[in-house]
Amino acid sequence: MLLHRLHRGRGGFTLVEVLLSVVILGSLLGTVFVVQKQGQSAAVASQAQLQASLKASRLLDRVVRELQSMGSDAATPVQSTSLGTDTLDWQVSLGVTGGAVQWSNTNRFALAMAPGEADNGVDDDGDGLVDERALVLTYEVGTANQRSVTLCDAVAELAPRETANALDDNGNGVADERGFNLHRTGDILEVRITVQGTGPEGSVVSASVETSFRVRN
Ligand SMILES: [Ca+2]
Ligand SMILES: [Ca+2]
Ligand SMILES: [Ca+2]
Repeated sequence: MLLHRLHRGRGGFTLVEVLLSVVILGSLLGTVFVVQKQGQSAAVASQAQLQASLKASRLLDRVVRELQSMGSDAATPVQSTSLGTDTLDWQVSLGVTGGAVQWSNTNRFALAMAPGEADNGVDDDGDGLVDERALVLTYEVGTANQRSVTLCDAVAELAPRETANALDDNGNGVADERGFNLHRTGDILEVRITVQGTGPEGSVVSASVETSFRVRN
């Protein structure tokens, strides 16, 4: 006992104390690691959400800009059913000559499968999104000047909380709407867009935007 007390008195530690310290230190380091990891995941998720929101907003702006001067009767389909549409042909009025409206060539919005993606419930192109669509804008359809541009290749297959069953599952007045949907009632055209992105550990984030405006011509 005397030897033991002398040993402790010189600043030594018992084996039990050393082991206890190692366990406590390990536990603390583990907690710090978990908190740090959660913080990193939250930051990545937040960044992915922001990117998807920016993409969706920019896409909505572009679609509205293109369609704002669309001829009211120079669009196919002229009126949408309760399903809306993800494909639209439209013309723009170029002015009136001899009492007749002169129309531009036909332009087209069409929702296609994203390049490398097939409609099969699988992520064929390995970008983390399943069955994602591409919104393609084609100018002067059927002419020698026809040209297409893909405005976004991460459009969701369906709007959030919507399933393909001919019902309006998410209660927004349109049935089975895809990640790009145009729905027209009279001269009011509603535009809905949902864009996806990948978050931490393979998660998928999505951002939805919508607006409506009166068709002018
Ligand atoms: Ca994919
Ligand atoms: Ca709906
Ligand atoms: Ca549905």
